[in-house]
Amino acid sequence: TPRVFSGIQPSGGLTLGNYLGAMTRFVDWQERDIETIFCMVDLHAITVWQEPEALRRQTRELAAGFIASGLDPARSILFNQSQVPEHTQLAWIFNCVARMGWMQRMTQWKDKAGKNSQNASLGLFAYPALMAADILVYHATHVPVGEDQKQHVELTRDIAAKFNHDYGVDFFPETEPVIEGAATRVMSLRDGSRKMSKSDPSDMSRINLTDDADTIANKIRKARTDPEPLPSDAEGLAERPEARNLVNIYAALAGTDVAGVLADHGGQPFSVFKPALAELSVEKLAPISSEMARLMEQPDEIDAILSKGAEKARVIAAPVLKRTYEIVGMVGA
Ligand code: AQP
Repeated sequence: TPRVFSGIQPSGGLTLGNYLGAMTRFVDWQERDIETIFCMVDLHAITVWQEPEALRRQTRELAAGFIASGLDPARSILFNQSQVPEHTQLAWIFNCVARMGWMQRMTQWKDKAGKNSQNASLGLFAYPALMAADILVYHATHVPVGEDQKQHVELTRDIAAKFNHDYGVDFFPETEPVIEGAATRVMSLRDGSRKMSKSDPSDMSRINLTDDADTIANKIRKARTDPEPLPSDAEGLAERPEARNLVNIYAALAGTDVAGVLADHGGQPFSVFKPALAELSVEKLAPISSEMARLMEQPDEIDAILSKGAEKARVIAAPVLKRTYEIVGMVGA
């Protein structure tokens, strides 16, 4: 039976990239009446420094963002990673299954560790083993993610396969990354070659779900573009990453595709298209941001939802960990 798992780091505010690449997809899965489990991965977030107070607020804000976007705690399991200790327990086993060389090849590691990798945390290096544990402790079969996480889900499959092979079992399933939608890779508004990211130092590079209407309009107006008007077909966007990004965002928000957007807006200069995009963005995001603000006034309710979610998650995770310990040869499992 299919089971969906995915997570988002509370490492900053939610961006339009997280929303279009991940959260709208999560809601689609929930609406298909498939078992869905979504996690605020706070243990992943601390692989780079987080101020404790900020981490607490960001975790609650992420939970509020999930709920405001349409995830329903009665139909999906919503919880915080550190409240389900089986994730880290299984991650240790996977640290012993995964190879250093596999981790060294991860592009996220290379990007985030940068040139000074000796100074990166050990946790940042081991990140993909914890992510494999997040997924496999639920025997999840499908993982909806943005394009940037594909490599980590593939590594999850490698870890599962090596575990099954080394111990001669058929225990962990093969997990599918599911990368769908018009905006699987939303790019920075300042640089069409970099993805929109919550940890980009420039706030102008991204749209945050908490931005107000004026801020959104201003960021879109200032977004980097070339001087040409929009082309009439998708091919005309091939060498124009910034223009393509804005068209992709429009398509995803409007629930259409690039051809559909260009049929209506092809030939328009950015002085016409950008205000249309700003208006659509505000129309779609304003209800979410006001619902998030409302939920954030009741942090105790958010905490209660997360605790209840963690209890439900442990009902699934605990037996998987126990069986893993038995397979590995731990006495008392
Ligand atoms: N720009 C993006 N376009 C499409 N999808 C995206 N995702 C992130 N950025 C984009 C998807 O959002 C989910 C959660 O991501 P994450 O927070 O766990 O980690 P990340 O991919 O590292 O996201 P950020 O925003 O760039 O965070 P930082 O800056 O802290 O590293 C994933 O499914 C991801 O694909």
